[in-house]
Amino acid sequence: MASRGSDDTINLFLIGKTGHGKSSSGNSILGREAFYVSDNTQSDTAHIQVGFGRQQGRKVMVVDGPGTSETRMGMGDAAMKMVQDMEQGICLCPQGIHAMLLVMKYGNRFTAEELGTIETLKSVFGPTFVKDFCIVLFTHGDVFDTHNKRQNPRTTFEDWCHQQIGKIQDLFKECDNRVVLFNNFNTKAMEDQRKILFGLVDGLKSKGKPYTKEDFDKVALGREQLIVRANASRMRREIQDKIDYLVGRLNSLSQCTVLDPVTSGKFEQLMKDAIGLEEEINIRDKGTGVLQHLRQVVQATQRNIESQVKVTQSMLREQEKNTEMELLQNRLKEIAKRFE
Ligand SMILES: Nc1nc2c(ncn2[C@@H]2O[C@H](COP(=O)(O)OP(=O)(O)O)[C@@H](O)[C@H]2O)c(=O)[nH]1
Ligand SMILES: [Mg+2]
Repeated sequence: MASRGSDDTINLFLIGKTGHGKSSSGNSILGREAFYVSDNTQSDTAHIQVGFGRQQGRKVMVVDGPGTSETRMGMGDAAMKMVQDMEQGICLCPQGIHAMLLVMKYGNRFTAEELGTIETLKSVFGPTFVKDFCIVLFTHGDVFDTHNKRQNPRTTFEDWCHQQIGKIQDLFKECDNRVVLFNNFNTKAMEDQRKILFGLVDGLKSKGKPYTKEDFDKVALGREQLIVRANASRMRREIQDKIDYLVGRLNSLSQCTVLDPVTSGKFEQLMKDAIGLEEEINIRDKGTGVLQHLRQVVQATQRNIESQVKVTQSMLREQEKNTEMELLQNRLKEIAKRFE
């Protein structure tokens, strides 16, 4: 059982798209260069890192989490890797995480991709993670200041937040307006920025009950489903190949005109395999429905096998009847000959 967070510790988990300023913000929070800052927006620190510091009389721990990119996370193996990285990040903080900092670059448009990322993160951490643990941290506060110098009258960051509409405003509302602006280059502003951030962390209803590995484990199904969806096209191809193989076997068995024990055994095996494939689909689908159509195809194949067995059986009965008739006629002919 994880211990409850005591008031003098603050454990934070940084999440966000590579290049938006996660590591820089981590350094600003800790007041030292704990994390590598990259000029190249394409590359990211390969490992999840953890940094410690003491600020404003608090023990601060920061996990520099994996870069989130919706296009990358939507791809099979990458989705699996991202989930593993997130788990590693959670495990690095056994006392639990007080707040997840969703790092976004001020000035970047909040697009469908960003929205998709938040939905993905809900699958990873649980549906209430934004509401209960999220703080939106905008970097590039210097860019905000430059934009703002041109405004008349000048708007504060709070005004700017209120002026936002659409999906980003929905996000602000969902996280109860826990939004903070960081200028990672302004050392003079650091103390105030931290103060605002720590105030938001202290204001979290979940304070005293941080997000732990136990919470993470409770939403394992969401992550499994995320991985299934990311692998859907590959899985569909694999299942389709298996269906094609079943149908091929059924077609060649349909050519048989007699249902001898060998053929009958082959039909039985085919049916078993078709039932097995349906079970495999049920397991691999994990309730997502991405294999629903293929499940229906397999069920239709099972019905085809069944009706083919019936056709062959009735053909066999017909054959037996004909042979009996032939035998009878031959006997009658023999008897008739005797009386000639
Ligand atoms: N102008 C400006 N640049 C920033 C700020 N924060 C980060 N950067 C720059 O953004 C780039 C990516 O930062 P980094 O912390 O490595 O991002 P990460 O990939 O999310 O960890 C680097 O070139 C940083 O110097 C900021 O507040 N203002
Ligand atoms: Mg980084």
